[in-house]
Amino acid sequence: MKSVMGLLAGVLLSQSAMAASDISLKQAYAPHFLVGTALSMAQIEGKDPAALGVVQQHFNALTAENVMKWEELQPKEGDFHFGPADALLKLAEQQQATLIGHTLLWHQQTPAWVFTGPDGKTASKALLLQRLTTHINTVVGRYKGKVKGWDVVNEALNDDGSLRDSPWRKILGDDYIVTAFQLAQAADPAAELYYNDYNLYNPEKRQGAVRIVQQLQKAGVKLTGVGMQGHYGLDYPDLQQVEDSIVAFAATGAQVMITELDITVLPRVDDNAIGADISLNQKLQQQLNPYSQGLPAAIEALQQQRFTGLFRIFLRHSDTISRVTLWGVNDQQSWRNNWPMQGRTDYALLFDRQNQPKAVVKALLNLVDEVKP
Ligand code: 9MR
Repeated sequence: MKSVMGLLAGVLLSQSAMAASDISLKQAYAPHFLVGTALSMAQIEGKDPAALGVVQQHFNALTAENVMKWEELQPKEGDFHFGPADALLKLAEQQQATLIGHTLLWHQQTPAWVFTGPDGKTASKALLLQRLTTHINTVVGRYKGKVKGWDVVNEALNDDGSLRDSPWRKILGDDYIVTAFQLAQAADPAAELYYNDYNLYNPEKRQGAVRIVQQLQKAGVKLTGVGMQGHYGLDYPDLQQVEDSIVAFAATGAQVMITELDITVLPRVDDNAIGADISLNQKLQQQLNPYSQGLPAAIEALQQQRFTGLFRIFLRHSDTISRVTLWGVNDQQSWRNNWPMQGRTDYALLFDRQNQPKAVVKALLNLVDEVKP
């Protein structure tokens, strides 16, 4: 009897050991939404094989953290570089993961030539339109049927919900967003098309995004969903506001995807440093870099609470939410180590610097069981 009990205990033990290593986020969340991540150039090039192992096990949607941005794809006019983006596509195919395109039109990481005319002055409207058309036709055309959906326009809004006065808007006028979506739709009619931005929990900015959705709908142009980036911290945003935005976007008929989720654990540098305005870039101050020797358990627990609080909301709205993408695989890779201050040690993601799951991964796996109907 004793030995049978022992055997049973052994089986149970090995089952739970199996559960810890074999259960994966992508499998657990499959009935609800895709769970994605963003890959850096180094990861795409295979320089971090352990990270690719994590991707294989846990994620079923891949976004290029950088390699599909304009400056990477077309650094000089007419000179397209598809190597790294093609390598990501290959990886996605090998891993049977959904490929997401990020991003066709942005005011950042767009080379200066795009906005410059032959006389060295600001490009004319006709010239910029022609360049946008060529870029979207070439890029979306190349990945037609392979990229499931595109972040067509990225970060077009100010935090107060008004349109950002980017060169795109200055040169093309307020309906440049409609134009970009029209071009993307024509280049791949089957692709999903998203408007993507940060701080969309903020009620004013939320309204701005709703206006963009309505502008597209009025123009009869396809918009599949709104991408809420999700660059959050331990004390912001108010989770109710996140949920209110999901509900507001759903009410327009748009889907929602959480496109760039991470949670910084570091102290705030200043009040503007919420969101992802990458023009903010301060020099390292050690007093604002408290965890360079390791993350205290109490802080990690707070972060876990934030992640689970958010995923609870995402699960509640899984009829609206089609994907939740983390902005990176592991803490080492995260852009948050360098924004808004360079060279800090942050712990913003689900896997640590050795690509090991943090306790939050188990908590997120358990959460799915908790909410099972
Ligand atoms: O994570 C990206 C980082 O590696 C780049 O240096 C940075 C430069 O623009 O872009 C980061 O990704 C941004 C994304 O493309 C759009 N939303 C904000 C993200 C964080 O800055």
